[in-house]
Amino acid sequence: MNFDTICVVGLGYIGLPTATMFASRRKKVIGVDINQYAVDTINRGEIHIVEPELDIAVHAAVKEGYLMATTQPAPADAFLVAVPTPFKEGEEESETPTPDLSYIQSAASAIAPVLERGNLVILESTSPVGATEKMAAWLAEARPDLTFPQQEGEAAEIMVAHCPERVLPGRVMYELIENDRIIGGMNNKSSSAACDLYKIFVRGECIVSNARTAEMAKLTENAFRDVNIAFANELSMICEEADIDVWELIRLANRHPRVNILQPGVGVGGHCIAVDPWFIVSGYPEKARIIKSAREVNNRKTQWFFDKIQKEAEKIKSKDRGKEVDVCVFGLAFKPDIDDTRESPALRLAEMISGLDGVNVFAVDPHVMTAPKAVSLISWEDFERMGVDISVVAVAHKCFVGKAENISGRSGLTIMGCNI
Ligand code: SAJ
Repeated sequence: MNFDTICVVGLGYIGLPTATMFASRRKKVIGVDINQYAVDTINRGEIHIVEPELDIAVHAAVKEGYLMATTQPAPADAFLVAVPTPFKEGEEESETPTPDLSYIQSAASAIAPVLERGNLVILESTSPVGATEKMAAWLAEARPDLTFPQQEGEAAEIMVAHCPERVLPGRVMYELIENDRIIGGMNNKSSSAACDLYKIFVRGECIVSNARTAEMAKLTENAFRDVNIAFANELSMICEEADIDVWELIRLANRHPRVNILQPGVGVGGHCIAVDPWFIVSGYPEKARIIKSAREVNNRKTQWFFDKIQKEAEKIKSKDRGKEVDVCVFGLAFKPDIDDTRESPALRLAEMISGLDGVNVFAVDPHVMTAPKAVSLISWEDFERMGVDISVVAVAHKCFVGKAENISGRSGLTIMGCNI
């Protein structure tokens, strides 16, 4: 199938790079976002998010006239929905948060009026099982004059598929092209059209499945990682009690040819791994025991680590009454070598420490330019000059690796949240 015009709904961390990829292959791309600021920024050839190499690509795509942003969908050959699927409002802290599909529903309402016979609609957003069928049902409800796969099977006039994104923040422009892609059509025609669409820029393999399996595959990948990180985090808490160096332990165990333990840290952050497993748990609460427990362990790890710091700060204060305790957190990003602090456990930790009485919090993170008011960002040189009572190593940025001794040399006490 040929695609001349592609409409991408949602110009965030996935939608904008994807839209830009199509535009860079000389396809006419209409990028849609409800955020007027994002639309205006993109139309100036600039970006409103941080991702290496994206700025240059967007600038070129807009300048050459292949990418245009707007707030309303327009007729196209294919529609890609890449909108957020957060938790339902107010459920973020609940025991089993459930996914909010209202952004997908709004996208479907916006696309429906401009849908034409022969169009392909792809849901890229990370979604609970059954979301693609729901999207197709919303479209069908709005356009009773058209036929959809749930009604007419292979004979349907509109094609619908789920093709989850699987790219790693910080490597999006590379992984979009090189990663394999799961193609989950609601019928064979949809899968085959979606393969043709992605092959415009994807060099990885396009592997055909169905919509429900594709939805579950994406959730499974992130739940697998979450469970494995939880194993490492649980080990780290056991090792503390058993007086064993967890990093040495993991190094040793990983010498076994069939063991590959991940790294414990100060918690799990970002907008994927800490969220997606809940989409499985909320759908199958009785069955998803390990997945739920892993989420709880990873969430608990930040609090456990904070309790440790609080105890040490109290000890210093009780020894030297009236003394203000200086704490320096190394790393604020949600993982090494990126500047993204969304859902960052390191940032959360720094904020929690700053809430302690008589404690001043500093942070060294050359990737991060802004911090909450209560956390003073300082340079490595500032830290070396001033020294602190407690250093907390929260993120294993490459620039910290091999510097553990320099950090402890200028600190009363060093608490390692990760291995550097
Ligand atoms: N982390 C650890 N220990 C480890 C590895 C990671 O504590 O050994 C922590 C990180 O510090 C971070 C969190 O886990 O706080 C998540 O980081 P990550 O690198 O595992 O994943 P993300 O969130 O950047 O991207 C993931 C990727 N999924 C998998 O690797 C299975 C990516 O491919 C997905 O596209 C992305 O989620 C997404 O959009 O869903």
